[in-house]
Amino acid sequence: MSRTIQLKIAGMTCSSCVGRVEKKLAQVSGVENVSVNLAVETATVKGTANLQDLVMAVTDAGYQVPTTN
Ligand code: 9UX
Repeated sequence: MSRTIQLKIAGMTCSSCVGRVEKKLAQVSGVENVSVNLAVETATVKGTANLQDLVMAVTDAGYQVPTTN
């Protein structure tokens, strides 16, 4: 089912980082909408994508997911 996942993301320091993470997450299968907030270091992802794939996308882009929630 489609649901909203919040991911904590570490390693983003500028607004271009936000764009990179959003682009990468948007490419994950099942993702319908992505919004990354730099100030609170959080990605909000809506869709049916599985958590593993989302975490992998973030780490592939060069950032970290400190906790999987
Ligand atoms: Mo900004 Mo982020 O110059 O990887 S794009 S620090």
